Amino acid sequence: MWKPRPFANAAPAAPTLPPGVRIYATGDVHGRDDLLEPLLERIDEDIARHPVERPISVFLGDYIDRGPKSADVVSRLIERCAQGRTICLRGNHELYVPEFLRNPPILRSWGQYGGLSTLLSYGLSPSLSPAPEEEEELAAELDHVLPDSHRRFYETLPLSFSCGDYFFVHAGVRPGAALARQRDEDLLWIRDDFLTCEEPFEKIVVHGHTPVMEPDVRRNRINVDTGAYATGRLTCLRLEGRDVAFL
Ligand SMILES: [Mn+2]
Repeated sequence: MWKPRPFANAAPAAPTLPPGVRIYATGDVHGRDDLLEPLLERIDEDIARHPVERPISVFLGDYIDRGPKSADVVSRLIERCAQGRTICLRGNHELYVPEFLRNPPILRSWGQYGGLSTLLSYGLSPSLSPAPEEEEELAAELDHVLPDSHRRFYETLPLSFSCGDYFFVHAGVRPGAALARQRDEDLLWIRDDFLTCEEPFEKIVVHGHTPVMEPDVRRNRINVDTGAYATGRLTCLRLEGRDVAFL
């Protein structure tokens, strides 16, 4: 439970991680496997050059849609998670795959958010504006080709991760609500109410979801979504002790 600091006029202590922990937090990948692969290499090189007891890689969601290689991104992240010390959080885009399998007509909205490129990445051939009958066929095809490991991945992604003075989440948090009492919908979708809030949260919120040209480091939050699918820049924040840096 967060408590106000005892001396109101003392300078607030810089946020910190527990000793021996280093966190690499990566923003929205959106199908850019061409950027993810070299980034994972850079993380591993950094760990090799500067060994630390507990290096943790955190991915902030939105692995699929828009960019061309969504299926490859998910395979690569599943492999990385199997090696340990990697946490993949859920983004709002990861909701679409299981939802589409249950309810094919959502392709009409998913398609507007880059979903057709995800279907293409799984080897399907959607037309530009699929009719209802084609939506059903595409969902059946996806259900057939989707590897079990991918299905599990989409269905079991956690919404947040907390370590030391930091809270990692896809979109952000609802100001005024305790971190432990946030609604899933806010963690996955919130924008303005969170982004315009200048009050401290219980922890520094590290998030993606809303693209910015440069990583945005503020007193209460750090945005690492640099719109990789469009800009070619996939950002990774490196946190250790009180240090805040970028790979
Ligand atoms: Mn998002």
